[in-house]
Formats: sequence, structure tokens, C-alpha cells
Amino acid sequence: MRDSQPLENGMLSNKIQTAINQQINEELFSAYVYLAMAAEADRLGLPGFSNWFKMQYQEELGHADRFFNYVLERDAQVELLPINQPEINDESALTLFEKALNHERHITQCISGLKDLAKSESDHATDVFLEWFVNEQVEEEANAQQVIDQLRLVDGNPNGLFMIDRELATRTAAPDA
Ligand code: OFO
Repeated sequence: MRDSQPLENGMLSNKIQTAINQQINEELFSAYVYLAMAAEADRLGLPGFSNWFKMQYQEELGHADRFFNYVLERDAQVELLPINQPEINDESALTLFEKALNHERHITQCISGLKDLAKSESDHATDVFLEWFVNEQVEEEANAQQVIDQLRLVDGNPNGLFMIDRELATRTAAPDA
């Protein structure tokens, strides 16, 4: 495998293979973060929030799976790296979603970095493959921001929190996660 340019037979360059394996790890870490958030929301007595985070956990596993399958499709090598422990302790409903938004902003940067790399390596297939994630990140940031806005609006009012919890309880896993 060459260091920079993709091979003629469709294999990934080493740089792209390494970067996508790192992204598989980022997505699995994302799943871990949301699973920790689901547990924390349950501890707070917010089953709807817990459900929302659990659904997001499943979506993140789906993201990892997309990258995993792509590496295999390109006849490259998957490397599964160690997953860090999420730092989710003594949170409130608001800090959970603020952390979720910050985390998604970080993932957006990762996807942008991958896009830049695909372009610099003239890997058009990877560039096109990443389009789905570019759009997904717009949605993920907007979803977290929407709940933050609602939480700021109710400002800790228990009735308001109860209403938001009921709404978040209705979230089901996205079919294309
Ligand atoms: Fe939350 O989008 Fe993947 O990581």
C-alpha cells in the first residue's frame, strides 16, 4: 500500500486507512459517551432523556459500522483501537446536552478533517462516502441544540422538565443509523 495516493485497484492509502480506523474509534467512543449519559439520565429520574441517549448510542454504533464496512469494501484493514472512558459524572439534564453538543462539534471537526484528507489524497470515493456524515453532523448538532434551547426555556421548572422528558421518551432509532 502506498503512503499517500490510493492504489489503482481501489485500496485505501495508508493515511486514509489510519484516519478511518481512528474515526471508527471516535464513533465507538461516541456510543460509549451516550451510553454513559443514558445511565446518568436514569439516575436523575429522567427516563425520557435516558431513552433519547440510548437511541443516540445505537445511532453511533451505526456510524462506526458504516466506517467499518467501508474499510472492508475498499479491501483495507480494520484496526480496533482502545476505547476511552467517558467523563460523565454528577450531571444535570442541561449539562448532559451541553456535553453532547460539544462532543458533536468535535465529531464535526473530525469529519471535516477526513474530508480534507480525502481531497488531498485525490480519493474521490472516500470524499463522496463522507458526504453522508457531513449532513448527519448538521442534524446531530441541531438536535442537541434544540433540547438545550428547550431546557434553557424551562429553566429548571419541574413541570417543564417533565414535558421535555415525555417528548424525548418518544424517540426511536433512526432506520438508516
Ligand atoms: Fe454523533 O455522530 Fe457519530 O459520532
